Amino acid sequence: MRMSRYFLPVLKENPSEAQIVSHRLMLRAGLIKQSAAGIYSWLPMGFKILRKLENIVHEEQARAGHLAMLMPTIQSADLWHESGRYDAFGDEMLRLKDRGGREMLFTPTAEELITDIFRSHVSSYKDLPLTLYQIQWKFRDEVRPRFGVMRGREFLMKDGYNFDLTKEDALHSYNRHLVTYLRTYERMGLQAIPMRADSGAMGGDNTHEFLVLAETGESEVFYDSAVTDLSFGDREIDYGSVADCAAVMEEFTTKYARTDETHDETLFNAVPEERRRRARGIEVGQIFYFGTKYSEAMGATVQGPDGKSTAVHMGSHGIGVSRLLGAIIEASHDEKGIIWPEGVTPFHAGIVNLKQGDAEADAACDALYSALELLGLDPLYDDRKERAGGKFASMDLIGLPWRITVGPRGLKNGVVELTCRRTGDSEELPPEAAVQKLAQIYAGIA
Ligand code: P5A
Repeated sequence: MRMSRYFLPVLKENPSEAQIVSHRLMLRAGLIKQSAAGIYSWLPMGFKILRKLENIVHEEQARAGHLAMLMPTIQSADLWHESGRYDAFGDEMLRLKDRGGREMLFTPTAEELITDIFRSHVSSYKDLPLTLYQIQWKFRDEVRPRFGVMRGREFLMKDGYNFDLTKEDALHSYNRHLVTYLRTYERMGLQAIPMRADSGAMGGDNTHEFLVLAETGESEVFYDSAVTDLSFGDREIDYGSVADCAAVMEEFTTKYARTDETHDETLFNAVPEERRRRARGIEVGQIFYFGTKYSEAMGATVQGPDGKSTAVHMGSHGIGVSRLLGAIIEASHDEKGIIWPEGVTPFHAGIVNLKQGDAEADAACDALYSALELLGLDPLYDDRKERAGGKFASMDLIGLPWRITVGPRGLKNGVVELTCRRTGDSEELPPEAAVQKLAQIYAGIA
């Protein structure tokens, strides 16, 4: 993409309404634009990153055999009366009436709708286990929408639902989701720590939230610092193996890590004092096992191997996809701007032409651009007639992990400059070598 043809409305000034750094940077870097309280438009670069996050989610769900689908945002209230949540959800639910006066709502989550789909089509244990998921916009009329996409009213959620014959099978599904989530967040460059939490409006007594530690986080958390040493890495997991998934669950959830809702001082005090931490975190996901709460209320039963009708065991699992942009920025920025992890960056590298209009510099930039594209990389070329300082400031603000700087002086010596956004380290090398280096860096990133 050439900057001159892109729509990247970068702001020079700090927007006064933004209280936290991620919100400020998302507005300044031209990723989003507020349309109403807690409701945002996603401008091209913000949308591109959102799509990248969605792709990672889809790939990791596919790896576990979960099936993608799409449910509507507007639902009839009838199903919610059946489950008993129509009233229980309270003012957070946006209620609507259609022209016939029928009660409708904008989906805050989809346990009811998916349970209805299940009961309409599945009647035998032979069709289990089944996990269906979607990535779809949700609406919750939050009392205090704030911090930009962190606590929006409209937000993008990955929501998945598992259907199993027995509690044991459903707990395997729970563990399997924990594994998929650990991998998903790591690919996004995040450390998200599973913490025992409260199940709130979803119900059930088994639930973990995934928290990214950040001072600006809305949740208060307590943990054993040893949990921050854990990393999933690129280990191979057989998602069908009960033992494999249970082992990961045990490894990642045995040490003390809880949100304030479930915090237990006595248990916490058993952690060696030097490892006890009290901090704040951003909730980027949550998994639930709630047994037969919805299946019993809504008659989602299957015929078991013994011929008897039995209510299926269910759980649901959510990732705050739009919130993740904010969480990644909170975790990865400096005073100059965003620093995108390579796995989610909107463009793989920026090309800065120090002397736009100089025939040799222009030709070198065009050649670099084509060479990167030929290797499947996606560069952003700042081809504007602006001074170098301004171009560097924009590149630093939008946070591409690598920058290639091209100028007449370097070209005389046959070199360009390759700069790492995170460390600030630069090296001079021939253009072909810079291209090769970037190809190598990104080859390791799915
Ligand atoms: C699990 C999926 C559920 O709704 N039902 C279907 C379950 N869980 S949840 O924890 O309530 O939400 C899942 C994730 O969505 C994100 N989230 C939000 N993101 C931005 N703004 C909001 N107002 C908001 N509310 C929830 C969180 O990341 C949460 O973990």
